[in-house]
Amino acid sequence: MEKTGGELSKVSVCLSPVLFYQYAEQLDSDCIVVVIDVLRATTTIASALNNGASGVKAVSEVSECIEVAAQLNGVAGGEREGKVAPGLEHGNSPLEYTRELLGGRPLVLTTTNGTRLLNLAQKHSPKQIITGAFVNLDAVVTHIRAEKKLSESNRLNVVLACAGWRDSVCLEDSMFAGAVVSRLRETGDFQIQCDSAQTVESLYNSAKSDLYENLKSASHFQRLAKLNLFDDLRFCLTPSTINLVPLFNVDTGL
Ligand code: 3SL
Repeated sequence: MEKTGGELSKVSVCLSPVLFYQYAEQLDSDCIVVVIDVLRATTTIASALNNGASGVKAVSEVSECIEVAAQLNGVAGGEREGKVAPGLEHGNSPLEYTRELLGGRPLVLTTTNGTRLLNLAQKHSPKQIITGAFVNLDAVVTHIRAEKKLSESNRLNVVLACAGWRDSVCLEDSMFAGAVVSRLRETGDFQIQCDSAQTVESLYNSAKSDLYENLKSASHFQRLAKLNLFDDLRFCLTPSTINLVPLFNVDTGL
């Protein structure tokens, strides 16, 4: 017997923060939001946690970043226009946050798009906010499936929220959302909720054979390539090298 649509969990894709308000209505108690900024904020968050950071706090301004890092005895980092933000010593490279630098301390991070979307999602208080990027693709899919099993109704609605670049759609975030849509649909337990989910799944399927090569034309790839950040690009576009899921604590942000 086939499952009817009513029993399936739903997956939606929000392509830009400017559209997030449309998805906010779905953020009920059975909803999880995945914040996505493949280049590079959510890759950096996964990398810092994987290298022993005790947490990552996302803040909007550089001054706040310095202040909060001092309060928490943490490391302050962030970018503006892809470069180390003026006033900070560390940027937004996932390769920068080594075990030695972090020493088990929290990272306080400010970026142009990724941390902004994290804070926006938090204002709408979904059941759970996690972050996703290609580096933790497998872990994100496994986590969502486990959360679905745990939910009382055995149903979990998923909003894949792309940070984009200054409210514009970005290929790399869309493709990661497409990868998650594709993997969840394969399970037979999730159904697509909007045309954007259908679009990003096709996009991902057309590019998955070589993400690095197929994303070379993406505007943010080119922005980072101009800064010679090829090691970062390679790291960010290599799937499933990190087996953890950053979970946003709605009270502390850590
Ligand atoms: O905008 C962001 O949140 C950053 O990830 C952009 S950058 O890749 O660090 O330039």
